[in-house]
This record gives sequence, C-alpha cells and structure tokens, in this order.
Amino acid sequence: MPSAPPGPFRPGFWRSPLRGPWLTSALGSILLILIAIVATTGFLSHAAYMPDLGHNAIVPKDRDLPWIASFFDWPTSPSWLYGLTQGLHTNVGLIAIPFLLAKLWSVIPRLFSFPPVTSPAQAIERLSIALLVSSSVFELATGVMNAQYWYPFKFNFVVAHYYGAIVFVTSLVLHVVVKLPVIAKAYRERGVLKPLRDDLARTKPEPRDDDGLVTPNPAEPTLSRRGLFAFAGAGAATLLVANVGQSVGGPLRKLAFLAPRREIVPGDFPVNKTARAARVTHAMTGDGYQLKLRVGDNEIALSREDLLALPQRTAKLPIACVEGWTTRQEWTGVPLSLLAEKAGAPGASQVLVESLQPAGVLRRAALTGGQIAAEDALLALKVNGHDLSLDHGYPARIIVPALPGVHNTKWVGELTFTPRAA
Ligand SMILES: Nc1nc2c(c(=O)[nH]1)N[C@H]1C(S)=C(S)[C@@H](COP(=O)(O)O)O[C@H]1N2
Ligand SMILES: [Mo]
Repeated sequence: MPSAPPGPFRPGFWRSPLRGPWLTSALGSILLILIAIVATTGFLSHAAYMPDLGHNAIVPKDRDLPWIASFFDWPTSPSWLYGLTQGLHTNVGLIAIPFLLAKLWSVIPRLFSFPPVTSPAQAIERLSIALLVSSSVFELATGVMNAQYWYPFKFNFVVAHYYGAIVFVTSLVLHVVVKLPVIAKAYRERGVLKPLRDDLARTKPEPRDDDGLVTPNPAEPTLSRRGLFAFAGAGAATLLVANVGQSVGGPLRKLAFLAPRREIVPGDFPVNKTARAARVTHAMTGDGYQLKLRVGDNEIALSREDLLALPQRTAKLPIACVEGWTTRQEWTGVPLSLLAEKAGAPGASQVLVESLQPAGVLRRAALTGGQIAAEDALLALKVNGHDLSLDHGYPARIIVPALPGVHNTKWVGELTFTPRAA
C-alpha cells in the first residue's frame, strides 16, 4: 500500500484528543433529533403548498412524492398551525448549523483518509457520505439565504430545496442505518452521557478505533467534551435569540437582529413585496378597480364600494411566511364563501385567485374547497380597522387561517370559482 502523502493525509496530523466514535455519535444524535423536526415540518410545508392543486404546483405532479399530496388537505384550524410548523422549520434549522459544523469538525480526519478508496463497497459508502454532506450544507445554506431574502442563485429556491431535502433525508437514513453498530458500540462502551462528566483534566482520548477518528498523536486537551457541547450550544442559542422573535413576536422581535425586518415602518408589520416591486400602480387600484368573480362563462364585477356594502367579518389571523416570520393582525373583509355564493358557485370546490400584479409566480394561487368554506377565510379590505395600505394589498387581499403566507394573494383582481361537483 502506498504511504500517505504528508500533511493532513497522515493520521498523526489531526491531534485533538476529543475526536472519536463517542463524540461523533453524540453530536450525530443531537443533529438527528433536530433534523427530524426540520424534515417533518419541511415536508408539511410542502404539503401546505398543495402541490396537487392547480396553479400551486411547485413540482410537476408526476414527479412529486405521491403520498405528500394525498394524505391530507392542509387544515384551516388552528389558525396558528402554519406559523408553528414553519417557525419550527426555520428556527430548528438554524440551531442545527453549529451542531453540523461541530460534527463535520469531528470527522475531518476521515475526509483525508488515505488511500481514498479501498474497495467498491467502501467507495459506495464514501459516495453516500459525499451526498449527505453536500445536501445538508446545501439545504441549510439555501434555507438561510431564503430567510435572508438573498437570491444570488439562478434556480427556483422552492424546487431546489425540496429535491435537496429528498437527497438529504434519503442519504441520512442510509447513513444512520450503516453507522448504527458504531453508535451502539460507542454508547455501550462509554455510556450515553458519561463522557460529559469529565472536566478538562480528565479529558482523555477514546480508545483507538477502526475508522481512524481517534488520533494516534493526541495533543493536550484545551477544551473538555462538555465544553465543546456548551460551545456549539451557545452558538445555537445565539442564532435562536437572533431569529426567533420574527416567528413568535413580542419583545423577542426587537432582539431578532439577524432576522431581516426590511421595509418595516414603525407601527406596521412586515411587507413581503411592495406594490412598487410588484409593479402594482395607483391606476390599477384606484376608482376604476373592479373585482371580477367568475364561474364558467358567467362573470360579475364588483367595485370596492360594492364589496364594502356586503356583510363583513373581522378575524385576528396570522400571516405566516415560508421564510419563518409570522405576524398576527385583525383583518376585516368579505367571507370567501359569500363571494362564491355571489358568483353562483355556493360551496365551490376550488378558487383560482389572480392578482392585479402583472407578472411573477406569486400573482396567482389556488385555494381548496375547505379553505374557501372556513368561516374566517376572507377577501380582506381592511386591517386593524383601516383600509389596507397599497403595500399590504389594497384594494383587496386574501387572508385564510393557517394558509402559508405565500398564498395570501395581495391586490386581488379576479376570483374564478370551480363549482362543487353535483
Ligand atoms: N400578489 C402578490 N401577493 C402576495 C405576494 C406577492 O409577492 N404578490 N407575497 C406573498 C407572501 S410570500 C407573503 S408572506 C404575504 C405577505 O403579506 P404582507 O406583505 O402584507 O405582509 O403576501 C403574499 N401575497
Ligand atoms: Mo412569504
């Protein structure tokens, strides 16, 4: 066997006495719990998008995971549901970052193992690890970029993050299954928590292992194992405090210095896309504005005055954005079920909502029968007792309990109902 080139390829190069199967297993166990939460809430978010519903499809139906679309209709109650699942998704995803970095640090010697490939089986294992590492970094990086409204990439975030998640979860399951004996052995021999009792003076290397995680050339420890967990934990806590306020609100909102609070006017709530950015003008929303209600070939048009003359309903409902921020406001407007009735489609099974916004994927969205029928599902005309501002969707916008923010279409121009099947 050729001898390893000098530098990081030599086993003695990596000298931290902390590295070993127990440390990697313990960091991996924490990550596994965090990622289980992130993956579950992520796939729930995908389901909330209703990929099988016309005009909401983000992934072609025939290439989507069939069970995701079929197992349930995203509910409209409790209204905070999507705020909770998406708040968990983004905040737990952030917390995972320091632990992922710590885990990658713990296995660095493996990255340089020499020779890189010794057998076909081992080549497959290494390939699956390459997929796991790259997809986990890709998912966390694109997630953070999205939450920061930073889109330097040219691909569609939602589609890429979704397919990335499938690669990630698949390679993770494989990894856990393959490593189960190593994890079990580490916990059996060293105890699950026992190594955390060691202070710096008692921090010794683990016994040499087959994978070469334990250094043959240990340096004096500068940090105990529990110190390492505290360090990663402090990083996670800092990220959490710096972000969670935009999900839960209250006094924490002020502390959320990493959460983009752009275009926040004092006393107002965040705006996803301004009217200006969406190219919605006063000419479109002024006196000439008419909402078109359509069923088949029948069309009726209502001015904003007509809408205000209809029975109004007020409800305190959140906008819960896929990017993890949530805001609860008091909305007033016409129930969607009433508009379906007016249009001639009582109990409609679907509605296609189209915005006055001339272009962009968010200019239209489809709502299910259940989302139309929900008591508090509104075409909102006012918020907190005042007319909607242009940036929040004047003259009229959709607001449906527990709907992802992205489907709460602003500047609504047309509603096309599909009648209930006879
Ligand atoms: N026409 C239109 N409606 C839209 C959007 C948009 O870009 N265009 N953004 C959506 C997204 S992603 C969110 S989170 C909410 C935000 O509503 P707000 O700007 O009033 O807070 O509006 C939704 N409605
Ligand atoms: Mo959003």
